[in-house]
Amino acid sequence: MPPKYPGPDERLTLITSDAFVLSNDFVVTNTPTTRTYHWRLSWAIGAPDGFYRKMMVVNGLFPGPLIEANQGDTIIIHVKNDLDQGAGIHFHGINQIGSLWADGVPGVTQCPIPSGGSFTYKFTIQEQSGTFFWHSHMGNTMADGLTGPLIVHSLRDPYLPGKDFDYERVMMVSDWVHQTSEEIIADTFARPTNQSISDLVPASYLINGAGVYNCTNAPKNARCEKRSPPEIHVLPNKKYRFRIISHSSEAHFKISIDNHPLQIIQCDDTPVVGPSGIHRVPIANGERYDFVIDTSNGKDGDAFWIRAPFCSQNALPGFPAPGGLAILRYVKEGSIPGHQQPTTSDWSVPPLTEGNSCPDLTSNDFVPVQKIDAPKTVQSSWILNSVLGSLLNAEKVPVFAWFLNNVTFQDYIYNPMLLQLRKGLTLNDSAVAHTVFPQSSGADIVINNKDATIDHPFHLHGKPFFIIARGSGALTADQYAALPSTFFNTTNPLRRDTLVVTRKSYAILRILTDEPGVFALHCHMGWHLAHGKLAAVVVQPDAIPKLALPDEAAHVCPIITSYHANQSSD
Ligand SMILES: [Cu+2]
Repeated sequence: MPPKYPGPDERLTLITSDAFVLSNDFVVTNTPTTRTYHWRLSWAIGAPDGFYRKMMVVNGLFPGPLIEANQGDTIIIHVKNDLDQGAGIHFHGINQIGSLWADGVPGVTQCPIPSGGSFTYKFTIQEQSGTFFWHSHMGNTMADGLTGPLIVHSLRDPYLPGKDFDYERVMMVSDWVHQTSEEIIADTFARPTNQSISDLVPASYLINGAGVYNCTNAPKNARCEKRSPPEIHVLPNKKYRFRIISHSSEAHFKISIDNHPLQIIQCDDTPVVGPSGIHRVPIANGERYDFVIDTSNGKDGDAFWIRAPFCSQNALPGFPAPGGLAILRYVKEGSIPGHQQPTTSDWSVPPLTEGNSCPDLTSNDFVPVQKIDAPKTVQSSWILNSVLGSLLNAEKVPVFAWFLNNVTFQDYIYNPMLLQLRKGLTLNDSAVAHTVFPQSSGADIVINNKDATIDHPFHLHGKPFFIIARGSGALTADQYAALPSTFFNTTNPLRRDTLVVTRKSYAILRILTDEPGVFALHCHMGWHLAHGKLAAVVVQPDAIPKLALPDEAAHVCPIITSYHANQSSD
């Protein structure tokens, strides 16, 4: 399908966002409140990197509106879907305890909000604080622009303003493409496995929704303007907490700021103590890192490169170098920011990890501040084998597909798993790789990434997991069962909700199955997810029919006689 670029006469929507400077006027308190938002999803024309394309936006903004709250607050989001297709909004990393219906995953917890329809998400942020984000969970429409930050403060955060830092900034990083996600997904499904999937090669990279595209590469019929790198302005001689969020679809990044060592204080939503003087932090799709920098390395007017090179070992050929760039500019109160580009040099020290691969930092690097041991024993376990393979498309041509335990997820788009399980049904083995953890206990998920050349960031919905072991190769059920208990690191291991499982390696995630529900476990590389890399963890199925389900959530599914084309037969 040839891409449809906007013509010069099409109406432009102003795309701007001030979501990234967190105000010190925000009151961090233990007193819960209710915060209500009204969001309108629509198509717009935007040029985040100078290249004009069709985008999906919330209230005309890209990235979308900031949700900023305190632990204990109740969030109400009235969504009006003015797109020409269904939608669902997921609040990445939020537990949704007592409100699983609001997890926002079409096919898993809800039917899509229909075009022209409305839906209200309502949830209370329980026992959590930290850096999160929200994004569309329909296909990979996140890559069309439906994403924004979600920041939760708490007086129980060990790192507090005034004590550990003076100001806070949000920094979202991503790759960026010029076709719509629908065009790319359709094209890659149509592309035989003997051809490269060049559509997935990004055109540019965005930092806080802005980037630089080389317009000389633009097709003749496209509209393109040269842009300058995005800027983050800071006062000299202060401490800044940066909250880094990756909403990337394909590229993994390694973030650094020239002349500014990073003190990492949080991985996803887990506050940590770590080594000081870190030069680069790897961040994969769906992950978050918080770090503190000290702005006493220069004076008013000085500028430094913020670098976000992609991890070449996970990149397809043709990824544009050098990756994302932004400018950290020191601007004294009352002075006018300059425009000169930095002349600073990249760190000469070797990267945090050798080569240009980007394995995650783990418990060896960072220790959670709040000590929580993983369960010492488990009642259940599940082996999840992850590998790239191929399927026959409608024309009987083999096309790439992602397999989890030999299953490519067939989207239950109008028959979400939560509603199936509420009726006491079981999930179809051939439609979705899944496991059932029947009672409240400890449980292990062993993820074997059997791909030889691709690292995958796996994200578990619901509660964070404990990372209790990682290693090279893969584990069979028998090999796992034979491991002695001393093999597992259960003493205050790192907890997070997204973890890169590198090529030809495994990770063992230990969870506590004390909340009933159905939780998506999927690769957070948007193109992989859109092509079936999603599994489900069913916890305490007997209790699922008793989970809360407001009328509106129960009735968002249309009364239909024939399901979506991808729908399985049950
Ligand atoms: Cu993946």
